[in-house]
Amino acid sequence: MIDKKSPLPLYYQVEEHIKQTIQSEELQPGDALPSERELSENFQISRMTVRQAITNLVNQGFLFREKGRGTFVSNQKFEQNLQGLTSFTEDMKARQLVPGTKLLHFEIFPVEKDIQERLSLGEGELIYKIKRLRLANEEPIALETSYLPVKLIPGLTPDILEKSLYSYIEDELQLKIGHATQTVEAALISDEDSKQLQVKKGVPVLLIQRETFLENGTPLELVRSSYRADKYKFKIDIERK
Ligand code: 16G
Repeated sequence: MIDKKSPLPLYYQVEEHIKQTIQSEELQPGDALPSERELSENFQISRMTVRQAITNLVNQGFLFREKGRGTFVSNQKFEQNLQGLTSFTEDMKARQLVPGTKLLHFEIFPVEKDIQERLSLGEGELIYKIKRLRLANEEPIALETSYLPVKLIPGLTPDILEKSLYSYIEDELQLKIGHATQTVEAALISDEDSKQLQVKKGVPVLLIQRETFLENGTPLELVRSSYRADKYKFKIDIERK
């Protein structure tokens, strides 16, 4: 557990130990952490070292303090790095979570004016409208509404959409997804979406809009997703130029 002979600093070992108990769900969101005194006795280390480890975990968002009450485990959020153009399935697998999808709506219809321009389509060309509930370890995480040109992605079926759209596009159709532009903003969930995402009416969500293009520049998809703000956070690595 804590190895005093290890070159790793003691506060760091305590931090890692507490993180592990959170990740293994031994300690759950909302649970109180044992007191500094108990931890220092258990680990046979000074209270100052314990305090340093706890402060670091508070700063990293794993724990939060409440005046006069103690230290508690925060609601853990899924973290998505904003640097790569990844699919939901890839994101979940990278975190050792089991991706899941429930198809809520699947329709083919002639494109309307506003979407026609953004997908560079001719008048009346056919598009798919797809609405999917995305899950991680069976827990609803996001609602996703996508529009894609039928002529680019022939043969799309509900079966494929319950798995991975991107792997169908790349592995089956051998198309190369190139780049996307994406915006993230705060929003309140609509009443209909709150039922599907299984959250209370009007809770905050992260609204993400993505326009994805093939490598040759052809518009591939328009996607509007609502991610649960209590479960998801986006990470971006930034460099000072
Ligand atoms: C992600 C993408 C979405 C894409 C989907 C494909 C965001 C905001 N959106 O959810 O644009 O259609 O992945 O996922 O990241 P799939 O291959 O698992 O079906």
